[in-house]
Amino acid sequence: ELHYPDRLNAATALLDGAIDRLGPDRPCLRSLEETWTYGEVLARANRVAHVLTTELGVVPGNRVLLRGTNTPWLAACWLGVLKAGAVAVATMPMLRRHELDKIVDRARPAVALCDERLLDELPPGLPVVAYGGELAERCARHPVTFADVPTAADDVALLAFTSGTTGTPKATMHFHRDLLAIADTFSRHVVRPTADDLFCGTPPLAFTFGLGGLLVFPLHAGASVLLVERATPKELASIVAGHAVTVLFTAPTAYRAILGSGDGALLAGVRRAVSAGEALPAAVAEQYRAVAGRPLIDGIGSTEMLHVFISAADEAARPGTTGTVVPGFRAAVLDVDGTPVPDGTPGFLAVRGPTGCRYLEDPRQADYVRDGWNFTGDTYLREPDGYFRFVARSDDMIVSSGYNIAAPEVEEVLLGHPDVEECAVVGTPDPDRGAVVTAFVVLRAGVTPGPEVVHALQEHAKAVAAPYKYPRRVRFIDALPRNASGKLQRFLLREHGLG
Ligand code: 3SK
Repeated sequence: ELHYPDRLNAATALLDGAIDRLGPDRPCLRSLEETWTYGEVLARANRVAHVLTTELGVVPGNRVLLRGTNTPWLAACWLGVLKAGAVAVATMPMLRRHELDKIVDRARPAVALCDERLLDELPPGLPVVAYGGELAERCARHPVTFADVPTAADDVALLAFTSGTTGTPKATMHFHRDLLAIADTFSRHVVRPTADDLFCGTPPLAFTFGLGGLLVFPLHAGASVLLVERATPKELASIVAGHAVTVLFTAPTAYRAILGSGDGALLAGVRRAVSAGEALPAAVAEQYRAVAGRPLIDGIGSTEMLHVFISAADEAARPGTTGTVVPGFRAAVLDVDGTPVPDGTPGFLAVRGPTGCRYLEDPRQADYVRDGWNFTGDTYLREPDGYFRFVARSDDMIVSSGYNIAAPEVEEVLLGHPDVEECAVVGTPDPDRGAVVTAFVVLRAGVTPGPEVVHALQEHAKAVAAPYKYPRRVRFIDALPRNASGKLQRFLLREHGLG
């Protein structure tokens, strides 16, 4: 079992802790343009904490919304928020007003720190300081030291948002100790970084897969991280080779694309490559091993659990399975009554450990956590030697290229278009993306179906919601299939979508 002091501030432990052990001069946060040492990151994070507390009136427990691509400034702001005893609410940079409104409604942030290039979509009325220009100027007025707020180990450090099957975002609360727990479990036992590692990858810091892999784990090890704002798989592979990256975090689709385009050899210098966010096809794991000469580390995590709880390190990796339970966690495959099913039988994956689901004021808490077990929404089977094999998502979320997309949310967006009478959205299989968002649309009388309408609906969706949610496939039908009680029969649409 993991034990932490009663008073624990995760930013102090990660950043000041690394400096206590290794000194201030080692590289910490890098971008393609610059490198900040641990000492420089500390100075910026401390100054951000001063700006928050003395200029913006932030007090411990207040929430601070963060909006930006993966940059050293975003990371320094996140650390500054925690040092001030506030709660970081990092948001995906591609979100638009429509989605940010819902997050602001739930999280009620006191203030936002936002990349100056992304101010447009922020809801009016929320006090904002733009970083890049204004925040740096404000920081310059403050000392480089700050007395970090001595938070309790189980004070909330961050809210992470996840879209439920209903499309209503759920906020998960995670404590300061949870941030150390993910480093002391998955990172310590599977990633096993050293201070000489250089981390890199694509998941946004607003996605807890990225927060762990591209901030918490490198700092916990005293290592450095190269933060890239956006990169195609091809660009990522050349960045990895060009900067001698040793630990890589990205989604299975990116590994597949890199291997498919013949760039796999560019990953030869990577000691640990981690794949999560969606199921890793066995063929990709096998091909990676053949090309890169090392196993690809698969893992399953969730926003609710903060990070990965089933995985396998190096030679223990077995293509086609996710791995075994990460030390510190327990996992079981249960039936609908919560009784373990025999090995080899699919059932509901349930997990418990040092982290766990705490939704912010949400009745869905009782569905996710039952008898102390977190039900992840995945169907899995356990092999007799303890390896866990993914079967399917148990709910209606569409997982496309690593993005979790709630079908009802896309439906809501499409229904906002004047040509749409009714619609239903499902995921249909796709060799590159795992699944694609497929919309079945009943058009209003008088509208003629055709490529122009498809284009108009897609552009509408991209303008209203984050572009990755738009329906790549649009099918026109006369009526949605419904059962006698009027309930939509999604399985019929999925079958239809295959044809
Ligand atoms: O949602 C996921 O798939 C995930 C995977 C790894 C770590 C964290 C998360 C949220």
